[in-house]
This record gives sequence, C-alpha cells and structure tokens, in this order.
Amino acid sequence: MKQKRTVAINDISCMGKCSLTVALPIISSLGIETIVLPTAVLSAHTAFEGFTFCDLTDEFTPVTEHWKQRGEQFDCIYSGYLGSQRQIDLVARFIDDFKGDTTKVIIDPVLGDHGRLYKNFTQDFADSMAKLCSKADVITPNLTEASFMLGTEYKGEGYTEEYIKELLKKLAGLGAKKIILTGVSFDEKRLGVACYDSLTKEYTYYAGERIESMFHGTGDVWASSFTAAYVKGYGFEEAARIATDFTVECIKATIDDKDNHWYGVKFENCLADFCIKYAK
Ligand code: PXL
Repeated sequence: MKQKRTVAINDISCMGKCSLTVALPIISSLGIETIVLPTAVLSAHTAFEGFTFCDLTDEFTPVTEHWKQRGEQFDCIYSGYLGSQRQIDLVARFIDDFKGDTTKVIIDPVLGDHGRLYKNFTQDFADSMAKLCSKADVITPNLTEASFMLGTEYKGEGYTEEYIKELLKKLAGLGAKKIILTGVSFDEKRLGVACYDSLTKEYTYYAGERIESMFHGTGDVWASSFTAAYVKGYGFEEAARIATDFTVECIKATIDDKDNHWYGVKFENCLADFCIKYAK
C-alpha cells in the first residue's frame, strides 16, 4: 500500500521541543512519511534568552525546485512557524506548485499567545499570515492569532459560545474551508477546541481537562498530532479530539517537572500510546 506523506514546513529549534523537532516524531509515529522543509535553524526557540538564528529562506527555492523536477507529490502540506514576509510568499507559491486534487493543506498561523505576538512579529506580518490562510483546507489559530489576523480585540477569558461562533465565521471569511480555534474554554475546568466547517456550516466544541500550567510548544504538539490523525484518515473533528486528548496527556506527563521543563512538554513519553491507539 502507498504510504501517506506530509511535508512539514517549519523551523528547527534545536532545543526546546517545538516546530520540526515535534512535528517529525509525532507525524511519523502514525506511519506517515514526514518530509521536512526547514525555514531556519535556531539554537533554541525564541522563549530562551540569547537564542541564535540562521535563516534558511535562500535554501527554500533550490530545495523545492529539486522536488518539482522530480515530480514529488504530497498528501498533506503542513506549515507552522514562519519567520518573514518572504517565507510567507514562498509557502504560498509552494502550495500553488504542489497542491494536488487530494492534498490537504493545513496552516497553523503561528503568531503569538496570551494576547501578545511572539518576538519580532508585527501586525503587518499577521495580516500576511491571514492572507496565506486563504489557501488552507484547515487553519488552527489560537485566540491570540485569531485576533491579530482579524484585527479584533483579544478578549482573554470570559467570552461566550456565541462570541466564539462569530469568531469562527469571521475566520472562515479569510478563505480557509475548515477552522479550528484552539485554547477555547467556557469554564475553568476544561480547555478545548472549537471547530467550524464552512461548507456544512457545522460547529462543534470539544474540551479536555484543563491543567493550570504553561508550557511552550503545546500549540505545535496539538497541530502536529492533529495533522498526523487527519492525514491518517480520521475525520476533521475526530482528529481535533485526538489531538486535544494527546496534548492533555503530554502536559500531564510533564506537570510534576514543570519548573525544569518549562520550555516544552514530554511528548516522547506519550508517543507509544498515541501510536498504539491511532496508527491502526
Ligand atoms: O511553538 C511555536 C514556535 C515555533 N518556532 C519558534 C518559536 C515558537 C514559539 O515561541 O519561537 C522558533
């Protein structure tokens, strides 16, 4: 049987458990070939003081031209952290060049968290990311990313389900077919995802246990496990549930060591179970 293959476009933060060091093992664990297109190499993710940054934008076109000459095809194009306007333009072109009739395009518009943009990002960059989202089958913003892409106020906590539904519809207006808003909570015990399919107009909400703690990279763990399950063949909402449960397990596996391990979750300890449950 033909093996499914995903191309993951993201940076390599050598240390810190996010982006490609998370996407590669998680997607591969469900038996999906994971081809990487690294956008930059950092000594560690940007929450570490003093990180180094080596931009790989100039490698993008030579690498993808080689793939084009070879006629490579992908079942999924998954993009995450992008570092510049030029990288957004290159990913847009990559999608135009490589999206086939059945290719799933998943864009995680990594921009920020807790109402703030990550280091070096601007509103202009968020606007460009919003344009890139028009090319996606699925986008997976958190509430911060949604606010910046829509140019609306970040509400923090205390919103209603009606507000979330409105936000999903506005996000659908960016042009993506399916929207998953992550980090949505209607009570202090649970945290989850709100999904909207702009074709069927169906809305669903799924929440897992809320664990009061803050780890970096959980957005990437969520988006990577969603991509793994969705490409594997689980439906969009089912894959969102699988990713939510997996992310909760990863946080639980880390919580007793949270001061040492603030920079990322111990997803490695949860991969065997993920594989047994979902690799089929
Ligand atoms: O987890 C998102 C992410 C990805 N890549 C880099 C980051 C971050 C978040 O801070 O710094 C380099």
